[in-house]
Amino acid sequence: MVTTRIPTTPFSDQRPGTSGLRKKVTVFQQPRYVENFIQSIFDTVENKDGSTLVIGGDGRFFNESVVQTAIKMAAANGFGRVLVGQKGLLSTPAASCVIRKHKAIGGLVLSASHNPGGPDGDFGIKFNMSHGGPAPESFTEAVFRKASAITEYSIVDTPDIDLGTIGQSKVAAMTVDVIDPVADYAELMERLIDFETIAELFRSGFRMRFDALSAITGPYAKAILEGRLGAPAGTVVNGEPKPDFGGHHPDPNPVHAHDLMELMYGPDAPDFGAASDGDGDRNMIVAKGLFVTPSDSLAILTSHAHLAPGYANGLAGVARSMPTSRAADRVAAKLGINCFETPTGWKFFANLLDAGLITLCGEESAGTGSNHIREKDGLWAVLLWLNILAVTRKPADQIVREHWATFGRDYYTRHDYEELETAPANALMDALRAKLPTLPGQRFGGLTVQSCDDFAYTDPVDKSVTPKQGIRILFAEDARAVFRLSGTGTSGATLRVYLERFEPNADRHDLSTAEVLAPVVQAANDIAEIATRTGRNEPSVVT
Ligand code: VG1
Ligand code: CO
Repeated sequence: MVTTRIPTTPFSDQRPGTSGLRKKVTVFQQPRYVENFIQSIFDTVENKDGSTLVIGGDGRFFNESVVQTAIKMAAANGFGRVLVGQKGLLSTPAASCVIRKHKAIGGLVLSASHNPGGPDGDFGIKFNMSHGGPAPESFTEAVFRKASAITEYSIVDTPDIDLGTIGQSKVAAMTVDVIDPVADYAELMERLIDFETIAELFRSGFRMRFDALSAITGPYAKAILEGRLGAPAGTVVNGEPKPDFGGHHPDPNPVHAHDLMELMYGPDAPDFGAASDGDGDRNMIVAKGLFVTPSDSLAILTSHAHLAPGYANGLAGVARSMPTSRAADRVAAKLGINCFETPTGWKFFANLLDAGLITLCGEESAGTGSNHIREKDGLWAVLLWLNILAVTRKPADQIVREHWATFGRDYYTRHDYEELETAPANALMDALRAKLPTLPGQRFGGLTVQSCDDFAYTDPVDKSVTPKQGIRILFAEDARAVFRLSGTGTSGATLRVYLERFEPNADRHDLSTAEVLAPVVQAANDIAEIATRTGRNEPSVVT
């Protein structure tokens, strides 16, 4: 086998965003585009000679082709061993688990996560470090600099590797291990979660639906829920990963997981409903007739985690992304532990987890996780919920209502304005920033601005500073609006507006979210001049 060095020229757009490089499939399909980016990653990885690299993706269109390229390039770049999921598959949490367990130097995770798939959909490439978590910005910026000046890449000239069969082979001097994508992950779950008590719950007639949205979590959920925990066959629906996710938009929220919502709010609702996203790191939790907001879910898991074996000794601390509601803060205060506020994106949790400052963390975008890996973990969150339901034997909606009764309710919604033109979206954020000094004391939609800022984060561990992470406006009426532009979209700009209001009074815990938040929506729209600056009177998606 011959290693060839192929001359290339840079692409100017290979800067990773919130979670890796995400572009339309057609962009990734340009000759040398994938190779340039992977070479730039490999050139940034230190001490790679002879080391182990994990490779896998969520099975979306183009996955297998990029896996083949990545293996051949890894062999040409001096890696000693590659662990790759069978058929090129690994969920994002499973990739993180495999990297840690097998002491790999890192991993290439191929996914555009919650973005749609198929030939006209999105693709993505992300690098995870030896701790199993997404590379920090210092690394991704170095990759971008290399990609912007690349002149050649290295690849071994060899036929495609058989990814269908579990086993070992060689590509040049490098060993390739095709592994069962589920085994290591399932074994880890079994150590953290009380499988026996959950199995008893299912034996007692408890029923759930898990909607995998034709994405990667299907095989994991089937193996664990139906295989090990004895949930009836058919508990997992849309359980076969498909290159185009069967047309599903694999974002587990009430809008895109509408079938599950309809079932859970209908007369034949099972006891519990859940869904996960394209690459398996997000989760959606639905009780009978009650959608659980991810912010509430993080708070509830924080207060109940000790019921699971993996967290029986309590929690070191908890963290949430800045736009996530403050529900977790209230629980942390009661438990007497720290609650950290980080920028959006899982990469910011890694240092806190590594330093042992936190045990659980989460984001409003349906991401929840713990120190067991360094990614958010959709199925883990569902299993932890099941563990809590199995131990308490309370219905999920009762757990949520009791939580509100104890801590108060944080009404929460997110408005997304998708595919805006980039210039006006940036102008909206710039204008908002410029206005900040004048806002305190002003009234909008019946609310008074108490304080506001452009969120900057100082990492408590390495002291690195990340500025401009979203504009937050706090109202005197215990309400908040947060504005930021998405870093995962692939066409134009997406404005995210996060809206919340705290309600301590138990008589007011069963109101409609839209009604409670209407004044906050009004105030946010007025302050940011959303309609005039974007030309949109309605958000594209409300979750
Ligand atoms: C979104 C979410 C963020 C999440 C990121 C990756 O980012 O808001 O909370 O970490 O997606 O999730 P943005 O920049 O578009 O708001 V995943 O499941 O797509 O890897
Ligand atoms: Co995801």
